[in-house]
Amino acid sequence: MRTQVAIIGGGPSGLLLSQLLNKAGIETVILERQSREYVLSRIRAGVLEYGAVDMLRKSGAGERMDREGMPHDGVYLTDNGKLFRIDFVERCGERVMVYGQTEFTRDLYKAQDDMGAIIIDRAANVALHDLDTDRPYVTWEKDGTGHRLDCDFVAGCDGFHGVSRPSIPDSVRKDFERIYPFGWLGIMSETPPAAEEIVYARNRSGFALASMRTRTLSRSYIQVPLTDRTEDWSDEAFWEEFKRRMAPEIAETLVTGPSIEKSIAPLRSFVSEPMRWGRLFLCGDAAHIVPPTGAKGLNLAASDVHYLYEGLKLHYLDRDDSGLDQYSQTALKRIWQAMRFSWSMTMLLHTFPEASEFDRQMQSSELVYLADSENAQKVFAENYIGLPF
Ligand code: FAS
Ligand code: PHB
Repeated sequence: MRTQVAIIGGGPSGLLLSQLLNKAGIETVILERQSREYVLSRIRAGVLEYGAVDMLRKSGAGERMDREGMPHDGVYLTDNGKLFRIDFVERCGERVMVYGQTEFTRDLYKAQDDMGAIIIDRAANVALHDLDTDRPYVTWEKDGTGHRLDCDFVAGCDGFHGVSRPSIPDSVRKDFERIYPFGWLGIMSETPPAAEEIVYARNRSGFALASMRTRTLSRSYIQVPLTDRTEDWSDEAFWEEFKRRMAPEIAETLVTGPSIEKSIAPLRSFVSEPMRWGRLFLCGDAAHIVPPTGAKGLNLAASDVHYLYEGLKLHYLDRDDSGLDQYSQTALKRIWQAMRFSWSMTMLLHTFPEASEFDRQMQSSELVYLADSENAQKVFAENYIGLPF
């Protein structure tokens, strides 16, 4: 088998890159380790920056998002019960789109199927070869048979636990990491959202987040110790703690209900440099992980895809490698900005076991400043809606 770009991973990064390249007449093959059902069963991100919204529209897969997605002009924050709102449109003239990653991924699978794209799922033991030559290739097994795909380039879109990042020699790679001493317990419930926009709550008992997928499907989170397991939390215990951490005016009107999904995600900040080695280009979670506090994970994958797509298009259509040569440096500049924002929101809104009274006072005073200062809100809004690509 031969193609122009081999894409490892059929998550949002891989699918969006493949869809854009195919639309530009560039051949791809996606190799996905899991079944499509499994990929679409994962509950992940919920907020799209306007850049990611534009990318999905440009890919030709944005029609359902525009019909079913929920544009949000702002967010609420609450500090031990005091609630305030930041208006993105007023501060920065842009909004975000609430549209679940699962639906984003589903739309891309449909668009790729409609184009007759080659997506090989349940591809086991994917391995990358001769990346530092001009004739790289990929091997895998499926149903007991070995396969080989020759290609010009390999896009490593296989997430944090994928095979692509480790294919870059340790002597070349530099990893940066911070692991946070807590996780997020998230539940999905068929209940109306706690508020008409997303609410980030800082509370002495811990962080909570009220989000949604539709007007009848809520996504709610509370900070929990890393030692907690989902079976430690009944729905009743979750809602009681969630209401304790939310502002009273939100807790009083909250409609609770049974969880239809419950999971705990650990939080880490992680970046691996460089994002290119020879003919391999890393994209999305394969290269970086952000704590979900800033709603940046999926959106950073979209900006990586933007830079890589533009570089590959320039290579194939104009025989110009400048975009590919600058990919890692260009992508990392935006990644580090989003890394900083996600880290700062995580440090601001969560309780830390080792924090002193002074540390907690610093969190409170920063939230008072954010509530009162138009300039501070402009900086927050500019980062939350997404810095330009
Ligand atoms: P993904 O991990 O989504 O996709 C990688 C794909 O590669 C997967 O389908 C995987 O099966 C496949 N793969 C892995 N190894 C392979 C191999 N060896 N061979 C072939 N295929 C392989 N972001 C937010 O913005 N907000 C959130 O609330 C949020 N919540 C999250 C919760 C969890 C539990 C996790 C893990 C992440 C969350 N994220 C969130 C981040 C998430 O949305 C990612 O940023 C997003 O999935 C990135 O997409 P990809 O880069 O495509 O990686
Ligand atoms: C979500 O809806 O899952 C969500 C929203 C905002 C975040 C993180 C997750 O910051």
